[in-house]
Amino acid sequence: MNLKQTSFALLLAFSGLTGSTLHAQEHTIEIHAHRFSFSPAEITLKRGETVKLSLVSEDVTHSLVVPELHINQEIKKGKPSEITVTPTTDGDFHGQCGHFCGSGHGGMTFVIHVKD
Ligand SMILES: [Cu+2]
Repeated sequence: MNLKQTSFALLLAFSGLTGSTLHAQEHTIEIHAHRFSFSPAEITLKRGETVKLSLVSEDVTHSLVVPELHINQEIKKGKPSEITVTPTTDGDFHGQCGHFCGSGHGGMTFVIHVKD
């Protein structure tokens, strides 16, 4: 390779690197769980797009369960949990806290809207 070809190859390698770095920086949504709700209590995701959910408990152990999206993640106080989701179907997917956390536990609901 002459100098020109070398710089071109380096440029290609660099673009490839930049591309993968961008890809690794998924969109992150932080969701707080506390007695007795999630905040936010609903989010909207784009079909086919991978997002990271960062789950934070503000008081006791909770969990986020969204059966249709195969989400079942415990959320411990002081220890944020991260999960990634790539929804493939449009719709409204209902979830809830799956770890008994007190009198209002049954009302700790969550909705994930998925659209194109
Ligand atoms: Cu709970």
